[in-house]
Amino acid sequence: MSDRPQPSGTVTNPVIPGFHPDPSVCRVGDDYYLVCSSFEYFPGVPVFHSRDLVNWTQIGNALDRPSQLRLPREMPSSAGIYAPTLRHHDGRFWLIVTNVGDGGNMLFTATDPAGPWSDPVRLPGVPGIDPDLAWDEDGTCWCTVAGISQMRLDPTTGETFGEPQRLWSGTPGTQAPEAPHLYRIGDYWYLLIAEGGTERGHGVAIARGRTPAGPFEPCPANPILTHRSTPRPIQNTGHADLIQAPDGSWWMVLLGVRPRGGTPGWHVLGRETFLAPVEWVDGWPVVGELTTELPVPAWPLHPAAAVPARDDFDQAELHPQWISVRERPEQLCTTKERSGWLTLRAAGASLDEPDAVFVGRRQQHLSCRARTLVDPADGRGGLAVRLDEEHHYEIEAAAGQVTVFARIGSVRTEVASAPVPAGPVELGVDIDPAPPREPRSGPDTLSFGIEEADGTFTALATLDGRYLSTEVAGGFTGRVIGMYAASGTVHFDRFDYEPRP
Ligand code: 6LW
Repeated sequence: MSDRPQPSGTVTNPVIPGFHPDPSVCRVGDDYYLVCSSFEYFPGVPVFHSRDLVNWTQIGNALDRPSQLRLPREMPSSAGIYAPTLRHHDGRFWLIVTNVGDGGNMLFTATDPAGPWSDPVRLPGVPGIDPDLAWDEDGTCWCTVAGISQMRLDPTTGETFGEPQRLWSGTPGTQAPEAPHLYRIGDYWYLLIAEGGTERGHGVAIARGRTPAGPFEPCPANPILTHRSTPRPIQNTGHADLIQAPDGSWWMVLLGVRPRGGTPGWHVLGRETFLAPVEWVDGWPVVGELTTELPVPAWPLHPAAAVPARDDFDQAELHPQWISVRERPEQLCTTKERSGWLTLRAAGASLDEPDAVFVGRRQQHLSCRARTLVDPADGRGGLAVRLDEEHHYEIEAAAGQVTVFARIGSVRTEVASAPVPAGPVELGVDIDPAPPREPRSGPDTLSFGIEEADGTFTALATLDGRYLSTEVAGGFTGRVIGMYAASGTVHFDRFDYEPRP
């Protein structure tokens, strides 16, 4: 399919594992930048940098202050920040995104994608979700949204001109035309969309026209990418963005999931960011094989900045990987109260509540372990694996007792408990593939327990991971593993996260 020189070896896909859906990418010189949706989590819109499209380093979160991002407690989980588009134009970075439930579509700019980003320019005239930005040769800015509709936009004021014009509704008979991206490539304007819905029927389609407003002719080979009805290990493939590398080659970032277990298959890491090669044939993109082992691209690789397995909370500011539910006020979450510790102060809300005091990081490996040293002091708190308020497992320390809880839908239960000496205690979770029990095996098991000073791990309870999967819980996010305070003040000395073989 290509005369591209092919070095040997492969790189793993997803290139950004864990809950990193709806990727949008742009390039400035040799530097790539990518953003993802983030829903009810604060800070929102993680920003990544890469020099090779394969290795990505999180350099910040675009929406990191309440004046940019309000996620009120009455907003349901998986609402909030939906799909963003990131573009570079006129010497600035432009981020357009939807806050579903507070403000709708809005536009942010930055000179440095690591931040700070501006306060929002609100876009009352831009309806729906999945907004895209594209500029034509005379500087007119075109905003295209799910549906697929389009309007002209002044991106500095947010003013729109005229009513949204319907452009295309995707492949006839296919639902949910969304995630539009508009590109000027060669003699054509190309309109790339997702269709089929972000579940197993997801796919990518494209059309082209002579002007940014069309009319557009669909690609005869649509969908140009889908894994629907295939046994492939990557499913739900869609929501793509095209990017050209400095060597002229073309690539696509997109979302996909990795279901495991028996039927129907459960994915627990949310929708992850994958990379696929693209070739152009007769003026249409042809997407190469999307696999979990991607052939090494024909340029030098630049390893991402490693995120240490252990966070000692020695820094004044938390690493950008750490996210909280809807907000993270300083008075409830600080590393300044006890040096070298993260202090969480409960707001009277448990993990069952939308304003739980929780600080977590995305689970990024199908098998992994996490540990944290907790001093419950006068309160209750511990280590949790969260999908949403109604789907989470946790191990909690309080006054000489450690208890494992499970919340599945409307059922909350105490699973196991054990006495421990007063004072700090190391809590942990080991996440491993479930034993095969076809056709009813789950995706994995989660063993919660106590790590002794000599390194032995005593599991108090082992729980079925299917109940912390999207197929059970629904929604658009993936597991987040972290620390929480359910009452009083709880201190955390360190947090370890590492993949297991
Ligand atoms: C997003 C839409 C979608 O706005 O799911 O993957 C929505 N497709 O394009 C939330 O991620």
